[in-house]
Parts: sequence; C-alpha cells; structure tokens
Amino acid sequence: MAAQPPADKRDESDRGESDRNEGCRRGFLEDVIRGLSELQKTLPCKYLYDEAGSELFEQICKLEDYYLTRTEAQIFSDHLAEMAQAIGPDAVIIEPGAGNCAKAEPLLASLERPAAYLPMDISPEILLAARRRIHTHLPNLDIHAGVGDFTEDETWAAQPPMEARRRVIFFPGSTIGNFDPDQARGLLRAFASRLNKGDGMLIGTDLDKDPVILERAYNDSEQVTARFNKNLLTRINNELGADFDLSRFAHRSFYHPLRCRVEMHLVSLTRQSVSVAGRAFAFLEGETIHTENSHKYSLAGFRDTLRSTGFVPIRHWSDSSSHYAIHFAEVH
Ligand code: AVJ
Repeated sequence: MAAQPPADKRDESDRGESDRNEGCRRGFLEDVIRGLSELQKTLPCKYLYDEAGSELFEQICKLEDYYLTRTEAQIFSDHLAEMAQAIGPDAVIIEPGAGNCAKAEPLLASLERPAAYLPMDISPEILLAARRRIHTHLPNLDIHAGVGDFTEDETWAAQPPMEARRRVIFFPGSTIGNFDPDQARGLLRAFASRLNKGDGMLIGTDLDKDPVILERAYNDSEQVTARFNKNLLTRINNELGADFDLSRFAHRSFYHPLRCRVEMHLVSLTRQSVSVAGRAFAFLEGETIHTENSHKYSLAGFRDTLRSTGFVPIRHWSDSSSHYAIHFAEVH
C-alpha cells in the first residue's frame, strides 16, 4: 500500500469513507445546534431526505392528498411533444438534484437526437443505478453523472462543459419552492450564469391555490407527511446522540398567505428539555421547530421571477385545474 500523506495534508478525495462520514456528521451537528439556538428554532430541510426520509417522500408522492407529483406527471405526459419542440434538437439536458432521474427519462426519449444528459445528485448510488437504467433504454445517449451538491461550483465544474451545444437545465418537482424567494432568485441567477445566451430551462412550480387543497397536501389523512417530518428527530437521535421523545412532538403544516408558502413545523406538546450531543435545549409548550417551506407561485409571479434572474419566459404548461405549472425559459 502506498504511503499516505498525514491526514491534515490530504484533500477530501483522498480521505476514507469514515473520515468523510465524520465530516458530514460534524456539519449536521453544527447545523442542528445553530438551528435549535435561534429564537424561532429551525432545521435545514435538506436533512429530511436521508434514506428513510427519501422513502417516506416517495410514499408522499403517491398519496391522493398530495396532488403535486401526479399533476406534474400529467402535464409532462400531455405536453411532452411541445416541450421537446421548445428544447429543440441536439440539446444537452442538465438536471440538478436528479435523484433517480425518473422524470428526465420520458423527456429524453421524446427529444430529437439529445446530445447528452448530465444529472447531478448528492447520492452516488441512486445516480449510478439511474444511469444504468437509462442507458439500457437509450443506449446512444451520452450520460455523465455528477456526484455533489448542485448549489456548489465544484459539482458544476466536474461536468463536461459542452458549451458548443444548446444546454437546457431541467428542474422539475417544485424543488425551487423549498427556497425563500431571495434564495430562489439567487439560485436561478446562478443557473443563468452557468448557461449561455439562448440556452434554456424547464422548471416546475406548484401554483398558489385554495388553502384547503394546499393544507390537505401537507397534512395527509394517512399521516405519511407527519412521519416524514418526525423522521428528522429520529435521525438526530440516531446520528447525533440526542434524546428527542417523539411522543412529545407533533407534526404541523399550514399555509401562510402573506408569504405564499406552506410551512412545516414540529410542535413541542409539553414544556421540556432535549439534549443533543450533551447540550440542552429548552422548549416551551407549543414552541415549534420550523423544518421546511414550500413556496407557491402564481403564473405571473414566477414569470417575473424568471425575468429578474436573467431569463425570458417563453411558454408554460399547466393542468386543467391550474394546480401546477411547468415553465420553459431562455437565457437572454
Ligand atoms: C420536494 C420540496 C417539492 O414542498 O411539496 C412534501 C417536499 N414536504 N411534503 C414539497 C414535501 C412535505 C416537497 N418538495
């Protein structure tokens, strides 16, 4: 075995998996301590999606009450040909946060001579399985899977540039809704800056609508969303040595009309103290931890957002109830 440089001289790629896990754990712990120390306790929503959380989210997507996934899928299947036409021939499709790439596959299959598909995700296992699956269905398609966080430059730098081609960012699933309007504009500006003039973006957004429908989608009758939310506490208990008593917290989601978003919280049912890695955090009865936001956009509002971030809205598709929208825009 070759001699290794001392640990502090090694960079991330040389480090062993246990070191990397240790680094992830430390980042998670710091974020949890910081979030629970704020006046409004909060936890970053990205931590909801560990293996158990991702599985619960997949169950959410199949719920009758959760209209988003099936509505988006319906819009795609109804308008694939028009979308393919808007994207045009010989395009490179770039998908930040691709996961299992299930939404891209029918789109890729309907494109005229797609030049390449560049999915990015933090989970290498899911990406590689998806790459294999797509390759069997579309053997001529060039696929470069990039492992990493799509909000970081390194992840983009690791992808082949392909600047000579028309490139289109594919961002379905209303993932943009997880970001505050300011952060969302920052992310879209970053997307625009990675593209050239005339390149495109196909992006899904949930639409602002009757709060009854919105609140039902995030308080489903089968309580899967409640389990998804509370799984975050299980994860903190298991990974960070905490003692959250799950029977003393409840799931709560509600629509906030002024902020145009559904907020998801965990409510402390009693006055209590919780210990996380040896630090105590006090909860009043009724105090909450804010765990996720899901912003809703009007059609016109999202077109304004596109215009203010370097894009020209070209067209959009919606369902007959106007519950959800998919926008196509180009960089100007
Ligand atoms: C994955 C962000 C699109 O906001 O609807 C679903 C996450 N949270 N139910 C959404 C979610 C609770 C979902 N997104």
